[in-house]
Amino acid sequence: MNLNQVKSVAGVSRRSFVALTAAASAMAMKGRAAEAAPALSLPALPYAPEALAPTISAQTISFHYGKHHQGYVNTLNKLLPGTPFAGKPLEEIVRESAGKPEQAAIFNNAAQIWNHTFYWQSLAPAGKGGQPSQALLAAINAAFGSLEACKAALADAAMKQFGSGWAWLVAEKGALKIVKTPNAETPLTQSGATPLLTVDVWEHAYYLDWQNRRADYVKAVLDTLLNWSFASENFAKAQA
Ligand code: MN3
Repeated sequence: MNLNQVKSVAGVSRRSFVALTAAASAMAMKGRAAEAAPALSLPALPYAPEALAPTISAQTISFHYGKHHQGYVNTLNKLLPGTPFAGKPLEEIVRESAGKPEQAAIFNNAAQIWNHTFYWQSLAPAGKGGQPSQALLAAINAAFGSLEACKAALADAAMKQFGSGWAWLVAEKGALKIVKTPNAETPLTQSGATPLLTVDVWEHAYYLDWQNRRADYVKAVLDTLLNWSFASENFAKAQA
């Protein structure tokens, strides 16, 4: 496993300390345990646990990141050994296990690792998320009419997702659209689609802070926590 693969496993463009540590241990293991692929690790949270409060409290982060996200990593590490997916980059595992009922457990855990890493990056502390780039804003205006209308469409998808799932802003062939996915499903598996931002609408994402008020959680996230700098980077990559 080289450093690029480790970065893909983390599903993030920034070189997290965790990913570098995994790369170092992978190199150290080389030779003495050639058969054993290094375990996947939980990517570092890109801000302090209390940084998203009061919309998302440190207590929610402690469960959502510390228990749920970590749990998907732990479970996948138990499922992978002995399968054709062992040692592959996370995105490849997600794409290759998608739509295969016999690989549902691997897909669900791998996709949830990827989706959550993407969700944490889709958020930023209030006032730190920047603005859409000129190119992204032009695409938003073309698709929705305005940034406010884009957020309203994202909120609508978040509310209409029945049960657990995700609402996404996605670029496809240069145009933008809103997508909602149930459970662990992710636009990553849809050919030609590049996710730009996501909002987790599983109850574990908001119940401690908002109880049943999903609409209030979604509104607060969209109004204060979206990381438009991250979305702009993703949009630029989708155009490249
Ligand atoms: Mn979640």
